[in-house]
Amino acid sequence: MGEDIMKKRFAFFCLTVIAAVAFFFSGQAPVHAEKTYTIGTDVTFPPFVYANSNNKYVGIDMELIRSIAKEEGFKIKIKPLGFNAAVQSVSSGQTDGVIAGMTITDERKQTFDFSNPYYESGIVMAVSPKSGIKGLQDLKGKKVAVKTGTQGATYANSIKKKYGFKVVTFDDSDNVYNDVKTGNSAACFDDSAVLNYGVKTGLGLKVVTKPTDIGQYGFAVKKGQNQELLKMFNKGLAKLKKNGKYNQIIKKYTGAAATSSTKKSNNKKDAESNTFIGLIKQNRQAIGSGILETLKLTVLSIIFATIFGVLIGLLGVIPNKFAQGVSTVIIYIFRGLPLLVLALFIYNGIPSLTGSKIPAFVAGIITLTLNEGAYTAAFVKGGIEAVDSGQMEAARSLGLPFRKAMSKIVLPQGIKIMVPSFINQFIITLKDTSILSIIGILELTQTGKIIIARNLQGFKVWTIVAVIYLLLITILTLLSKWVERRIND
Ligand code: ASN
Repeated sequence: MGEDIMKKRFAFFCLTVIAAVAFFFSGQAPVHAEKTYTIGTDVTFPPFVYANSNNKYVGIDMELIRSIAKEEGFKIKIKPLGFNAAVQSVSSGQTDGVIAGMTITDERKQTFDFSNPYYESGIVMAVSPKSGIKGLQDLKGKKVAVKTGTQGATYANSIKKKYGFKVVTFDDSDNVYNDVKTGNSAACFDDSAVLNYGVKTGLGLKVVTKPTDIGQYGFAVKKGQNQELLKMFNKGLAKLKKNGKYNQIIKKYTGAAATSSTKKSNNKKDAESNTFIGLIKQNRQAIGSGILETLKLTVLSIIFATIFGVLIGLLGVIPNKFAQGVSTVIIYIFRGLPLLVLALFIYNGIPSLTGSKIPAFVAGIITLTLNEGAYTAAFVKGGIEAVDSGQMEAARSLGLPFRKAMSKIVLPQGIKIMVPSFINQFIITLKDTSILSIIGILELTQTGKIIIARNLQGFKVWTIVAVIYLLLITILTLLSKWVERRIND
């Protein structure tokens, strides 16, 4: 009886605790939690978007969206994907909005809902001052650089026949400008607001045409989606215009003081970071987190791809036609698809079909697991088949069932054959993580791109990045060889 009461009291106590915890969580945390929106942007588009010397994203667009978020009580997560990738990821629903000096056009209005305009710009042509090119009429038979998916690209394509030039496309503005500076392209077309700012801040190009195709910049969301975010943007923008903050931001980035001070501080920073050591020192934090991200991607992908690959490989050797067929088809598809296409398909393609987001990191791991796993499956299958078929026959004739014969006799010999292929595949996986920069993962390659976008030190930054990859690969190889020795002992 007494025990019964104790039990009831204990049950009552437990229920009370559960109710209190439930009340605490339901009543407290979520009600006032600010919603976080993911905002895609360009990698480099100064004075609207660019990474400063601390690798923090600044510029008119960045300050506008941050100030609006503060005014309206929401949080943002900035994703510097590059203009085209940012636009794609909003239309696939992977990010909630895009702010990247994006011109409002009727064509884009079919896919996006735009905010009220916040800036005006046209398209101009820029050349290298040494080139002697004075205008459109000098472009015959030459190459012209533009950025993928931009209004500059649309304009160049609309007049290329008339002026007889060829269009080459790059993903980032700095690559566009570089192509002109190195003389590969005779000119480039980009936004007047950006090129004029570049000329003033020492970009090393010259603008030779008047702005054409004048348009307005707007913040964009996918058509019919995230309407509350759009409303908040418009409301916040109106407030910033009224309270003077908008003018303050514009002045901060485009006023005479801004451009001359940027130039001065750029020159000072340039001198400081002209050496390899200077560059490493100045960007050590960004490089460090890039390495960490690359390592995380590599280790997780190697684990998942190995498990996936071994399973699919084994499926290919069991005496069952259906299982063998499944294994062959999986290897055929995922080994056949280019890694870049697979990454874009998983990150952009699938969410636009299903309507639910896949974080870039997860999409990256899935991509590598499928692709590297397919290669692994192929050599696992090959390794097992390479073991003399007499071995299996002998084991079976001694009365061992298939599973036992496989795991005790064939596999141990097969694994020895496979080990070098495994090591090779691990190294390839590490290198392939660099492709995931396309979906905006801030691994080592994307980190390099962003640093270069700021300081235009292409040769030195890529040398540093290359040396780091080689070091990582050396460590991975040594580690694998050590494991190989232990297996063979
Ligand atoms: N102004 C460009 C466009 O709307 C965007 C950009 O280059 N970031 O196409």
